Amino acid sequence: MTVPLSGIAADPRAALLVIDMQYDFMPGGALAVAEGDALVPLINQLAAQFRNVVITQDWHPAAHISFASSHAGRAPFDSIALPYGSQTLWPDHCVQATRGAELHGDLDIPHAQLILRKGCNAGIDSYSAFVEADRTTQTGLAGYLKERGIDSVFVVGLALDFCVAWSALDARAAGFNTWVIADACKAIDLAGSLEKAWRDLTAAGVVRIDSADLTG
Ligand code: VGL
Ligand code: ZN
Repeated sequence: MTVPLSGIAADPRAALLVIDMQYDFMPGGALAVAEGDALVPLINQLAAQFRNVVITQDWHPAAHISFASSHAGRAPFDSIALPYGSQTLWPDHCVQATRGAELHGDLDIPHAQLILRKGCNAGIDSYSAFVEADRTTQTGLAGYLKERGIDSVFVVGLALDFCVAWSALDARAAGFNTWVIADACKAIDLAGSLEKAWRDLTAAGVVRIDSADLTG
């Protein structure tokens, strides 16, 4: 099925969600995603087409529960069992108000209405922009979008197989029509996570497109 997408970006019911375009996820950063910085011009171009843009920032307190350094004897990329489920452990990253947590300086989206910070609870991770990893604590984003009459969400940014995928799955679960713009994302790809992400997204009804599909 072909969905007519030309013109949807300017529709007041559509929003672009720009996920975690922060220095710690860029080459040289604490949790670098290969070629993450190469997305900046494309995301700027896409954002210019959208009337509504929300930007997210991974925003952890020091000694966050998702940091390997918070668990004696554990290394980054290990998995541990937490009360809310399995948690991948990461290098310390996106600590509140540090350089690594800043948005990439070349991101040029002056009309973005909301910058949403997530992962702020010391004991709960949040890949998703909507619901934290305990699968209960809401960030408020679904309500924000719905109160503004938005019913369609396009997701771009970092990392495709973690924060982009979880955000898109939760957008869909909250009832939004949801697309992932594949060429405007890069993945970490840890132990098959990228393939699993696409499988889960497809099964949930999230539609994969490329940036050209918005203008074509
Ligand atoms: C992310 C791992 C840990 C992401 C955030 O933005 O995809 N991944 N924190
Ligand atoms: Zn994080």
